[in-house]
Amino acid sequence: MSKDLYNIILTPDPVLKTTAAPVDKVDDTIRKQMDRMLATMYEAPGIGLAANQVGILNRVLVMDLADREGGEKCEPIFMANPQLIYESEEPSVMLEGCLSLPGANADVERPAIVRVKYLDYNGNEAELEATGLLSHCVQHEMDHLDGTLFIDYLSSLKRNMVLKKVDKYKKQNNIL
Ligand code: GNR
Ligand code: NI
Repeated sequence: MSKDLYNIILTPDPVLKTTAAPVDKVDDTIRKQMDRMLATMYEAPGIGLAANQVGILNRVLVMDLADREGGEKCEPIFMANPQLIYESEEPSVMLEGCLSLPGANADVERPAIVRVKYLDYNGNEAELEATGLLSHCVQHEMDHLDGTLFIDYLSSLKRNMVLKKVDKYKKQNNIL
């Protein structure tokens, strides 16, 4: 039996441009959503997924940067109501992609190091300090919760190039 997965919503759906609302608490309904988002992310595959991308406008995200080549190692991170509590002056540039913009990627500049406060899977307050890819990923996912996509940081020339590639990808894969 296959897991029940969400459909990943692609640009230009307005849900990706909408700010998501905080959750009251992490209850079984939210945990079910987190589990299903994680399964959807693994299937994609991707290293992060925000609720907007599956059509839910609450502030929930999941990530896993562990090597999944063997399917054994997994290190999921679940966050509800994440808040940025520190960002470094020092920037970092990294190539980013997005499951909602398939077939394209671009260099994005962000603070190199961030600290995030959030509610974990059990509803407990937790903190994460992130550098490198994890830092880019958590900032990318938190942006989704505010209706922001990585293309919003690009020049209009580069943004249009990315959107053209996404269009081409959609046509080649018969996505309307
Ligand atoms: O799978 C993903 N890879 C990625 C690479 C660099 C920076 C951010 C990401 S997140 C992305 C999945 C996604 O679209 N999450 O919203
Ligand atoms: Ni994304």
